[in-house]
Amino acid sequence: MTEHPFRPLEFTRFDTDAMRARADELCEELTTRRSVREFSDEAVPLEVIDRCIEIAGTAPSGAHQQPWTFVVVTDPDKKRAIREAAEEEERKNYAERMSEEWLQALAPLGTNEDKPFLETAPALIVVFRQAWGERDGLRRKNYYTQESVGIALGFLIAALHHAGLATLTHTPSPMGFLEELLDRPQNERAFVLLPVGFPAAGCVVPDLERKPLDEIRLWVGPRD
Ligand code: IYR
Repeated sequence: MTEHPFRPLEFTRFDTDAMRARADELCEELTTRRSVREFSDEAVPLEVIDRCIEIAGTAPSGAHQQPWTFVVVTDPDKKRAIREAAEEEERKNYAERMSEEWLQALAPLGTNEDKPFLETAPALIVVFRQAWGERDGLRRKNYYTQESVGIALGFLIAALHHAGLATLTHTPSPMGFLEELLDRPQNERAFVLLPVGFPAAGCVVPDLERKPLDEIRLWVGPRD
């Protein structure tokens, strides 16, 4: 017996046609995902959110430390407090802290310092990164936490979309207020805030295009 046992991998093989079909289907599905900034206040099934967080928790992580905490906020008072604190920071960002170049880059998205969705959306998922953890009663560094939590976030966004929920990858800046308002321990840093719900009736999104495959993929080596 070793101290760190291994076990046989369970891995599902598909034939090539099935592989193509599965990849096509997921591509089509994820292509329809859009960041939503206008939410309905309609309630969402919270068990679906839980399931999506479970999916996020299947992400790979540095040294398998799983350095993430997902805080789901449905309490109206807490949502209001988060909105107020976020808008206070964003007012300063838009008025003074963001460069002209940055504001211009954001212009096509139509963002501004007003964040009504933080109150309207029925749930907010605040994702925290655990910069360090406690193991054997000692403070231990966690490795590659940005990468790990980023990957988990990608899983979460895809899972929410797959389940039929709309979301926005929102990064109010700075985000320290989320650590305070949600009473997080010292090792946790707010990473991103996702309002989750259904799009408001008549919701519009920017008319953006994604880069085609040929612009984002280079091939090194034979392709046959
Ligand atoms: N955090 C601000 C500004 C902002 C910055 C980027 I980069 C975006 O892609 C979108 C917004 C805000 O939330 O408005």
